[in-house]
Amino acid sequence: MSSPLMLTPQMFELRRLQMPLVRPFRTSFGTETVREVMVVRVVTDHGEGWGESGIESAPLYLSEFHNGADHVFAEHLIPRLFAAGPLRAEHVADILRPVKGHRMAKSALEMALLDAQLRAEGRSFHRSIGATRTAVPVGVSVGITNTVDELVDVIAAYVADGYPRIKLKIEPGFDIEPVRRVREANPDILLQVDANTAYTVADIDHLAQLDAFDLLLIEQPFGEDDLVGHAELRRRISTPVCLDEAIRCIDHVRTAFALGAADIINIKPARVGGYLAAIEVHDLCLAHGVPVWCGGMLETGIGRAANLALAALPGFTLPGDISATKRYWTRDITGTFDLVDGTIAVPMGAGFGVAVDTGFVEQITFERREITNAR
Ligand code: SMG
Ligand code: MG
Repeated sequence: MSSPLMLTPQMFELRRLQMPLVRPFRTSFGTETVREVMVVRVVTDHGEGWGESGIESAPLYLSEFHNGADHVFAEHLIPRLFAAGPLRAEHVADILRPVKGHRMAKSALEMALLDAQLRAEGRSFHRSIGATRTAVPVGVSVGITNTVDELVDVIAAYVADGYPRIKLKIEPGFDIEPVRRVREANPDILLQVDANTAYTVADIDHLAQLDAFDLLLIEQPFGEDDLVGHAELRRRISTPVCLDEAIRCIDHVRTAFALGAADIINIKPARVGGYLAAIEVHDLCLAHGVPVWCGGMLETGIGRAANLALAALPGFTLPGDISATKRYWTRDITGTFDLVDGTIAVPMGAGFGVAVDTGFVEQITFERREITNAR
């Protein structure tokens, strides 16, 4: 047998892109109309690859944010990859382990190298992880609206598009009534809610009112470190409790299970440090019989392609936040993903299977930085 391909990274290019959303996206922590996205391109001795960080411009979803990530990439993470010599994507997590946290930044680097490696090997990510499904059921995440009437209209349009599952963002003052109205208008849809940490344990009796609406789950109502609070919530409501922000590595999953803090886990690869870590989280949840689904960070086609392949693994039994391209962008930096019978097809080409439109990327770049291996 020939020895496995090893890559020597020669240059990492960090780009910050400005992408207008087709409609503003409001959560409990803010409203976005133009999304700032950070992507990474790696050039190696065996070709190039692309990664997407999922990091936001401000530290409001998690602690990572673009200006901080820019420093961490340049001063702490990329120098360690250059110093490591020839490597495979499977080695990246260990090489970067001395740097604490910064998992979304680490994920983007591993992802770019994984794309380059798989392209050089002529293999698809989908096949390399043993996924079998060729299309996956998906849902749509709907932001907070100014009025409940507007929310009902927005959701009617998504249901007409064919989405089998709707997720509503909630916050104090926009929760029970909107959910009641949406459920009345759509008695049969799969419906779930996401609070992005906007509540505390003092709100448990209030949140228990959601039990009347046959929700698939309530996602991350309490703080990202409040596993004990989520365990208490789980004992006191019948709606299944799902964790998002609380799960930043596999140890958090183990802790959540030990405390009885989660019925369901949202897996976002960037949040847990990369696609390879995400597969480990998936495997652990599958072994515990805990359903998972793939979360979203309003990705470009790069992240969307990878998320679709991940979501084709058998433990992803709930529809993911992986919507069609037109739900996010009038123009993406890759080809488009379309909804067909409530599913999206998994790209099957080498690497993550998408071609990046570099001309368009250049047009929407507002910051670009190259970090070259001086050795
Ligand atoms: O990618 O369709 C998407 C958005 C999914 O709601 C979504 N993501 O907490 O799950 C979540 C949020 C995090 C991003 S909010 C800017
Ligand atoms: Mg969430």
